[in-house]
Amino acid sequence: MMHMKLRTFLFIILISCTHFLFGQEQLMTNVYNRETTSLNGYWNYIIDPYENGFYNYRYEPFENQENPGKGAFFTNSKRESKSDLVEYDFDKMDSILVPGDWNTQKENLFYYEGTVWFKKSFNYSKSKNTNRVFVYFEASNYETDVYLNGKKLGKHIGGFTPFNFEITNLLKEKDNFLIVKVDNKRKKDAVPTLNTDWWNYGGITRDVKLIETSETFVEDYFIQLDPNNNNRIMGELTLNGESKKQEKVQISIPELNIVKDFETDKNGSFSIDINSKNIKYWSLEDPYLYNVIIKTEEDKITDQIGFRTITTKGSQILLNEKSVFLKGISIHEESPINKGRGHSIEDAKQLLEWAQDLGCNYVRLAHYPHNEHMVRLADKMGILVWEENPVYWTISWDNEQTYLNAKNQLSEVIDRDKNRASVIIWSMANETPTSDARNAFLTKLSTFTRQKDPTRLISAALEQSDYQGNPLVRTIDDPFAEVVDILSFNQYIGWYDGGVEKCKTISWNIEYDKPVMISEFGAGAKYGLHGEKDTRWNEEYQEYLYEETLKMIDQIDQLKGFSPWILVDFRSPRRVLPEIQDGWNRKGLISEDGKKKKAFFTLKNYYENKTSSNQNKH
Ligand code: GCB
Repeated sequence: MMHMKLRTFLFIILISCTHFLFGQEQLMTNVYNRETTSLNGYWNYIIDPYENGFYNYRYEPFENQENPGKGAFFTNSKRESKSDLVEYDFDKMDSILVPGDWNTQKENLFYYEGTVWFKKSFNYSKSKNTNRVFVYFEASNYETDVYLNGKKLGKHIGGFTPFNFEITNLLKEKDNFLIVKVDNKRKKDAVPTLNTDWWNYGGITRDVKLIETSETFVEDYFIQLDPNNNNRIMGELTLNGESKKQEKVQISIPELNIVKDFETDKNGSFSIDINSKNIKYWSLEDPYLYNVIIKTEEDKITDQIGFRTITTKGSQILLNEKSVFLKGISIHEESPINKGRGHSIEDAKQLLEWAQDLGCNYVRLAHYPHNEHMVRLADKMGILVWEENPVYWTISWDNEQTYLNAKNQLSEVIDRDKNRASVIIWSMANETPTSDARNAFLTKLSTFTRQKDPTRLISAALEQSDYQGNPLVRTIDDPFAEVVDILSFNQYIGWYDGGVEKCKTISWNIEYDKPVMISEFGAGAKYGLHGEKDTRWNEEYQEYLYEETLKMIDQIDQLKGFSPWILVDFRSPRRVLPEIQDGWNRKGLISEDGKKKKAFFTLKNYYENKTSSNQNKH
């Protein structure tokens, strides 16, 4: 008996070591361009609020038991004989579309926050026996446990970034079953924390793919223009596989007549150093993307990469050494088509086309990493992008696990998007209250980000405050302002802070020689509601607020752009006012059904009169 207990104990230790907090494997770069097999479509699901399929009646995880038994949902058990007791059956359950949030697909799951299990059965034949196979999730919200054919692949934490697991050794030609447990319960120590102003959509919210690779393949690379030398393309590349050492890799860029051979070191990596005087830079006017082809003996992958520099000098933002003014808008990842979590290329197209129609050359993807279509399209359309980590409001600054979680989510989006020319800013956080613990947390996160990606700028949506106790003069008084490259803040004068008239009384005194951006301003308006401009929720109020805010912020000397809140009305459980909000944050310039409010045209007019190089036309 003792012996048995010890064995179980050791088994539990072993299991929990292999499935520690961030147990997923190294992310594969550029899955977007790999040939993959989609696992999208209908999946069976079980709603499991008590996590009955995960814990036994002593509340011990089945997966830590030597013999989990048929009650463990990941075993996908069936009743095999008359006397067999199995109290679930995936194949007899309802099905749901993946990708997709469960809230807007199933009426009874609209407000649900908890665990849902998903099952997909599939057959798969490799095209070559020695090839390897991975399963890749573009995102699922929030904690995800993945099992294939009854074995745990790993766990992922975070709702907006991709993760993958190798399945080569578990995969069969017929009747594989992939079981995915997704839990979107909000938690105090999570990132984000309990409190946000957006809908906590649950589910497998983005594509799921099988990737077949050669035995040794191109796992990761970072190819960008050297920020200090615009005739040099730099970066690094890493192979994964048995023969990754001292392996030849060829990088070619046909449009530049470049073909260069490299050899990997003992870790399967090498540094990239390519010089060319003929590089055509990616710019707003001409978002030129080169085909970059990477070839090894067994693998070949192509990417479309734009080369540009993004730097700051004093209060200037320089794109390819030329001053740029960021005419932006904030966007949530909600589908203008399905009115749930967005994920498709059609969703991305519609949102970015609206932004372009508004006159934008820049978008803030708030408040978490959006799907990859957004940045791929922005690359093609010549739109600059701010990407944001979901460190929002009051997360647990003192908790080391919270830090590791935030760092991991940021690291994953950098890994996914580090080769995108459109992405110029990594935002660490949104509206976080200053304290020693918070300052240390964000500073550490910035140091990590700069090390991982020295080619982009760092910012965060900070808050403004009174200047030396004078409420009519506003400033930024935040130690983290020292750390950022772009000093950005949200402000709601005229909405949460007085009425619109107040904008006329405010001046600004920002004592930093850095580019300043306003990451948010805005007012709520219900599309179609008209009347006096001093009456909240009227379109005229929102229009007036935009007019007065634009005049007010134009006075800030260092102002180099802004991204008002927000392109489209979005769902938020905080917004309960009947007949006006009904569950929607109404600060959109466009209603959820695609109708433009008056303020849309106010901002469009302003942007049309402002050139991208920060000169007023008039
Ligand atoms: C903010 C937040 C944003 C909210 C917005 C609002 O400051 O950053 O997430 O949705 O205000 O509408 O209150």
